[in-house]
Amino acid sequence: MTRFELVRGNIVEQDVDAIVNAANSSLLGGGGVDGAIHEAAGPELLAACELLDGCETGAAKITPGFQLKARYVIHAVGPGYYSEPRHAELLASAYRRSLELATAHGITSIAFPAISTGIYGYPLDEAAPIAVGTVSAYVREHPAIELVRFVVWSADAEQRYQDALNNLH
Ligand code: AR6
Repeated sequence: MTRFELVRGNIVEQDVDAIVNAANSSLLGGGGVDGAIHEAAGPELLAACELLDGCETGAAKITPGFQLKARYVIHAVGPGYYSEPRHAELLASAYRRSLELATAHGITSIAFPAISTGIYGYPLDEAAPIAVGTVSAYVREHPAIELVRFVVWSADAEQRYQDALNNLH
């Protein structure tokens, strides 16, 4: 059975097979999680992203992790909460498509940030149950994924995720 962990911390420091980036559709970098990951991974990450031809909202693409502890970065593009009327569907899709890439690459441990809840404005109380529910449904069907770690930045986010995890049982 897949193990779930919830930690407050920095996504770039996670020692897992893959960390997920909260990217935008250009895949060419930005602020928040994206900026931190590019800074820690080094310039080769941007060079690798430049070859990917962008990524649609709700989808994901994969690169090596370069100087990160994680072997891979999965670049997921979440929706803007206010700019995208189908935000709930697209947020779930970003998590699912990330996990599909993980499965395809034999990844058994993966760390997610709270996609879309920063610059993209998605309220944490709505995003946390979508993140936890979508991931939980996926790993029930794909038990080869041994560890999913949700990495959050704030105490408030931690509480929202804890509530969502408690509601799973
Ligand atoms: N580790 C873990 N969580 C973090 C970190 C970190 N180092 N830094 C921020 N957070 P955001 P988005 C939290 O804005 O909303 C970029 O410019 C943060 O508190 O990184 O999907 C991209 O290029 C928040 O809860 O991602 C896109 O243009 C969550 O991570 C756009 O921002 C996500 O915040 C994507 O916006």
